[in-house]
Amino acid sequence: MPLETPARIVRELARRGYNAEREAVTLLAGAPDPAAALDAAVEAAPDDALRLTVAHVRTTLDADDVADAADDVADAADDVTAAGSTPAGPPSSETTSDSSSPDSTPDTSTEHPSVSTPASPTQSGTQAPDVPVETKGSATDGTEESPSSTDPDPDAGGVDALDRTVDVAGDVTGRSTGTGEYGDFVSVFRDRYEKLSGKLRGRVNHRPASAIADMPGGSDAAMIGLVNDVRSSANGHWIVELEDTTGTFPCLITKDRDIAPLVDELLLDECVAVEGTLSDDAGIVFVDALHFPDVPRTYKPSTADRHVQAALISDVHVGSQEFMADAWGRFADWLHTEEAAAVEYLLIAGDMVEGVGVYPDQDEELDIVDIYDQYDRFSEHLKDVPGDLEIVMIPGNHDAVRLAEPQPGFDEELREIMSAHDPRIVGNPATVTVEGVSILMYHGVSLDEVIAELPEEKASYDHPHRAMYHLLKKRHVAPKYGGHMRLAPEERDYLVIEDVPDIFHTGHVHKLGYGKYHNVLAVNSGCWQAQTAFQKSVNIDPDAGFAPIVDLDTLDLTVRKFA
Ligand code: D5M
Ligand code: FE
Ligand code: ZN
Repeated sequence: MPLETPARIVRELARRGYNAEREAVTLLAGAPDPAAALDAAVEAAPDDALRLTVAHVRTTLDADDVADAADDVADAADDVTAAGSTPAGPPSSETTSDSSSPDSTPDTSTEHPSVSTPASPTQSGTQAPDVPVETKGSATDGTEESPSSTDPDPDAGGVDALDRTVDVAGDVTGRSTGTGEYGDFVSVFRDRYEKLSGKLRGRVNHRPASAIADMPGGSDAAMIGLVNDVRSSANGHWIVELEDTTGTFPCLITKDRDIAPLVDELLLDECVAVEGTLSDDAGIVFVDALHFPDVPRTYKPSTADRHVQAALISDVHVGSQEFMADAWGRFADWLHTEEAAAVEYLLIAGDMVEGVGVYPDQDEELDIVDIYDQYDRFSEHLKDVPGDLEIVMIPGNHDAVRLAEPQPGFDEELREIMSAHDPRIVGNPATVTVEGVSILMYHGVSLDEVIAELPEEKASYDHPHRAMYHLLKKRHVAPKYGGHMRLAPEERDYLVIEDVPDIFHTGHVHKLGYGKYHNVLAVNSGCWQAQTAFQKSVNIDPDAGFAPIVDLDTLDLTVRKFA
C-alpha cells in the first residue's frame, strides 16, 4: 500500500500492532522510500515494543538519510496540510461565524450566568486560503480578549509521553452498586442533597423543613432543599416546594420580585436555598433571596505549565450513513501536521458510533448494522489520528453501555475492539485531569431537557454552552430525573459537580458552542454526522466537522473546520 500520508503510515503501523510517536511518523513520511523505512524501523524495534519511537526510525536511516529526511519534514507537513485539511469546497465562513460565536447578550441579572462574548471570529491571516477556517479568541465574561498566538512551541514537539498526566475522578466504572430498588433512589437523592446543600450551608442560616413548620409566624426563615414542585398560584405568583431529609415546605416567590425570573431556570430535583419570612400562619415562606450552589465568580482555573493542546470532540456516529468520513480524514491528517504539533490529547465526549435501536426508524439510516462492526470501523478511523495522541473517551446515548446515567465505560469486549490506540476509557460523566487542567466530560443528554425547560434566551440549541452554564450553576450535570434523562440509582450521586472543573466538555446536541462561565470554559463540541432525516424533520441543523482545540496553558480556544 502506498504510504504517502502520515495517516496511512499510522494505519499501517497499527495494522502491525504498533502505536507510534508522532515525530517517528513524520520522519518515516519524510524518508525517500517511506514503505522501506517503515519495514526497517519495525524490524529494528524490539519485539516487545508497543510504540515505534524516533530512535527506532533513526537507527535504520543512515546519517545522510536522516539529514535528508529532516529537510523533507517541512515539505511533508505542508503536503499534509494541503491534502489533509482542504475542505471539499471553500470553507463556509457563514457556518463558522454563526456557530462558533455566541452572541453578546449582556447579562443584566446578578444571578443569571453571564453570557460569554468571544472576540469576533477572525480568519487566520497566516494561512493559505484553502486551509481550514479558524476562529480564534477565547470566550470571556463579557470582555474581549485579543487572540493569542497558537503557534506551536517549537520545543513542545518532542515531549516524551511520560510528561503527560491523565487522572480520572468521579467515574462510576467498576463501582456501580445500584440494584434498581427503591432504596437506591433514596440513597442517590440523599447523597445529592448532602453534597449540594454543603455548598449552600455557609451562605444561609437554614433550618430543616420540619423545624420551620414549628417556628412562630413572621420569623426569618431559610431552607435548603431539592425542588419538589413548581406551580403558579391563582394570582400569578410562584410556589416552589422544597424538600429536605425531614419533609417538604412551600415557598412563595411573588411575580413582581427581582428574583421572579429565576423561577424560569428551576428544574425539578435541583438543590437551591431560599431566605425569607415565614407567613403569619407559618404555612409558607415569602422568599426574598434564592441561591444556587453555583461556581464562585472568583474561580481561578488551573492551566498547564507548558504549551500543549487538547482537541475536544464528540458524536462521531460511525456506522451512520451520515458519518462524515472525509471530514474525519481531513481532521486526522491535520493532526499529523506541524500546525497540530501541540495537540497531544484527544477527548471524545460520547457517541463514538451510531448504535442500533436508539431512536425509532434509525435502522433505515445505518451504514453498518452490527454494533460490533460499528466499533470495529470506529477503531479503524481512530487509527488515522497520530499514534502518540493520548485519547480519553466517555460513552454517550448511542453507545453500547447502559443508557441510564452515570454510564460506566465500555466493557472488555468493546475495549478490546478499540485497543489499537490504547485509549483511556472512562464513564459518563468523569472528570479527567490533563496536565493539571481538570476537564469535566459529560455526554450531554440533559442539555435537551435544559433547553426544553428554560426560556430561549437562557438556553437554546444555537447557544448550547448557555445550557451548560446552568448545569455549572446548579452544580449537577443532569438535575431533572425523568423526561430524557434516565438516572441509574446508585449509592452516591455521580452526577453532582463536586469540584469546579477548569473546562466543561459536552456534546450530544450536535451544535458547536463555547463560552466562559465564571472563568470555567464550557465547550459543546459539534459532531461528525451530517443532518439525519429525523434532524431534518425537526429542523436541527448540526454543526458537523468542527474540532475545537483548547490551549491547556491559557484555556484559549481555536475552532477548526474540516467539513
Ligand atoms: O442526538 C442529537 C440531537 O438530536 C439531540 O439534541 C437529540 C436529538 N435527536 C436526534 N434524534 C432524535 C430522535 N429520534 N428523537 C428525539 N431527539 C432526537 P443524538 O442522541 O446524539 O443523536
Ligand atoms: Fe450524538
Ligand atoms: Zn447523544
